[in-house]
Amino acid sequence: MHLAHDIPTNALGSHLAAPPVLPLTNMAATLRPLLAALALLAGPVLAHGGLGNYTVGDTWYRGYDPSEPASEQVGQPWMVQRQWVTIDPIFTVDSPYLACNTPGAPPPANSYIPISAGDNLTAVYWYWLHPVGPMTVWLAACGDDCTTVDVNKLDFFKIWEAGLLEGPNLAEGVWYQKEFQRWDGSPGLWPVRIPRNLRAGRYIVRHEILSIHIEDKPQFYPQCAHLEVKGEGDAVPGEEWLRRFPGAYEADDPSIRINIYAKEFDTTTNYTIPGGPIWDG
Ligand SMILES: [Cu+2]
Repeated sequence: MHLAHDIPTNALGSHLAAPPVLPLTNMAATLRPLLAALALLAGPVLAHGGLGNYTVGDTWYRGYDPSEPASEQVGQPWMVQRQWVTIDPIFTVDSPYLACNTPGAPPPANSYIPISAGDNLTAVYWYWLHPVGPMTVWLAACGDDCTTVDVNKLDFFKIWEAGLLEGPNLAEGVWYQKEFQRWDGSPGLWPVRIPRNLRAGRYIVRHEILSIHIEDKPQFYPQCAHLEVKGEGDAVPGEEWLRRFPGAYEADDPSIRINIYAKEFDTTTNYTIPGGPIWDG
């Protein structure tokens, strides 16, 4: 049961709590009864923290749901997402689960989301609750079969990112992470275009939310699915774009280990998203 995790209740301990000094806390407080009511009505399917489905055009592809029994999901032919058994974040940049969450086990062999280069893949999140930090999307070529790869040895390249959208500063500004979520019961939608000249093939797509609302305690929420990309293009990124997980991030990166509430950031409106440059084909 993850209800205690869903709803921001206090500032200490829980990785999801917001500091008490923020306007956010008031918002969370007023939403709390609503969220609790929704959670009671619909059960743990509403648990915070996840990329539950993917869409391409009008077609939905179901992902893993850690609040449902694994036995009903693992090995199912419709499953396109790598398994994540907990909504809890990953706290360290050197975790092997930074690549594709815990345990990141692959879906069955033929479960790929078909998509054309240049088309949008939309990640569908249920009840995202954290407001602060960057969001990135990565691809990695698998070769013939994404189910047999070691995700820690794949070369990922970043195709999309968004961070702070507007000021007045890091703590009170509007981040994409806050803007994309919904408080009315509908899912948060995160559409990203697959680079139009990308070489056709099988890829792992990796969505990552990094939440930095707790001082010096970053929370990584990565999730991976399998893509079958069609297209006429033949572009692939060069070495300078390739990163591995773990490996892409440094623990002391000032964008990762950060206290956004520090005085020094009072008027800061620029934030460098970690992980290097975007490759767009
Ligand atoms: Cu959380």
